[in-house]
Amino acid sequence: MKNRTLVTALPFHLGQEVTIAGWLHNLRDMKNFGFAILRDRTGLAQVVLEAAHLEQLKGLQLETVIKVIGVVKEKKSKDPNAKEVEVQCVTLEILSPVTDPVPVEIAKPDIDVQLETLLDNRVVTLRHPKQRAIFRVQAALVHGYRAYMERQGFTEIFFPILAGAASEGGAEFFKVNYYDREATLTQSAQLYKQITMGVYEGVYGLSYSFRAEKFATSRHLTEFNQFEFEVGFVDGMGEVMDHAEAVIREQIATVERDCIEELKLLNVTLPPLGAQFPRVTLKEALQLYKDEGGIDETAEPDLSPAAERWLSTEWAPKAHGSGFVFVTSYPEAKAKFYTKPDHDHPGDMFNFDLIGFGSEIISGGLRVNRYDEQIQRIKDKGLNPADFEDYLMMHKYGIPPEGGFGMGLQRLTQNILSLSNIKEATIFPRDVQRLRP
Ligand code: AMO
Repeated sequence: MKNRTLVTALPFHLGQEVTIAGWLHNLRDMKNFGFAILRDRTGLAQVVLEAAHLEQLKGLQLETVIKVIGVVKEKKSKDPNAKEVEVQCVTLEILSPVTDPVPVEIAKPDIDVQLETLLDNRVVTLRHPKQRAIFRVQAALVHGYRAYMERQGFTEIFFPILAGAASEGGAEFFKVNYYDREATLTQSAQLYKQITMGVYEGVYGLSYSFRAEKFATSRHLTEFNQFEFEVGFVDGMGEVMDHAEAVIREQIATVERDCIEELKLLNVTLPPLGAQFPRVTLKEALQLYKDEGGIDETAEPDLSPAAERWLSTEWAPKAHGSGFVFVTSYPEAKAKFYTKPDHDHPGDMFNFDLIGFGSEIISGGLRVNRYDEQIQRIKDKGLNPADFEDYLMMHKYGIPPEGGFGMGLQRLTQNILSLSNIKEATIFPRDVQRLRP
């Protein structure tokens, strides 16, 4: 729209005539005059209406799309330091009339409904300033990730979603009828990122991952995005973890820089980073949970959700000033077929998780780069090397020592904003029950 002024720019136009456009967020009819709250993509503005404008709005509901030509005035406020502005309406135009009342009230500071109602009515509830803010923060996390990777000289790759074989093993994949064959929806870009890394040495991408999860939890989706990353010629796993830490720091710095208003609105304090994210082995983590957390899970082959929470929201902030903690050396049983075994410590693997302020947000490690060893690992996992012909071709014709990681976009958003359910951090979530909107 030509000559449109956005709401956040109104204070720079004091005394001038402007054109603003947006949604009728709220309306107070005082008979001879009224106050409309107009919402655009930058914020909310009060518009003072005359009786004739109120007449134009008769029979119309909130969310009607309007255009206002009016004069920017200083708003009278009880607080003399507030320095807010409002628009005195001269002309009101209805761009899109709404005649049905909105199903969920979104003109309040908070949407006061259950999560399922919020999601059933996503088309409308997404318009609430706090809902909008969540996905502005999410976009900033993506910008920070991309900026970091580009500075390293790594190459962005767009990975396929339809695939022949499951990349992460297990039964958690969706089958698709692909002409007269069976295909799967990718569980991750694992195999592809490794193959492209063999050319570009450092690759990244924001891919789609699908997991046929059996249960609905507050941390799992059936469709999510992964920040994929892979790098070659590494000296060891520490180098991969260094990248994971540096990229998270940049992502959070980007949110702090670009989302000041959003963070204020959501009233969140981002997790502390500390000087360095602590790095502990799984055994050490379980011992800490026993000795300092008082719960003995030392016989377990993994961290429970409660242990992850304790480690990243209690132990690491207290001991290291950080809400992030790397946990390394998960046992063979939990490792994927592509994970490199630590031959100096039989049974241990070169793998790690980054637990970020509540739960795991990253999984990564070093990969098997030798052909014979990879064939053996695939067999050891009970898989058939013939199903991995294309993948193994990269080992056969040489890949360097390498590693990488995958970071869940929605998990990261959930944890840094302290949202209780991952679906709040997912714009259009899909879970065991939900496939709409
Ligand atoms: P993994 O399966 O651990 O590793 O996934 C990596 C990250 O993706 C996120 N994630 C999920 N988010 C929402 N819903 C789910 N169901 C879900 N499952 C996983 C988590 C997790 O840390 N190929 C490896 C990564 C690698 O080694 O590079 C992989 O897919 O944040």
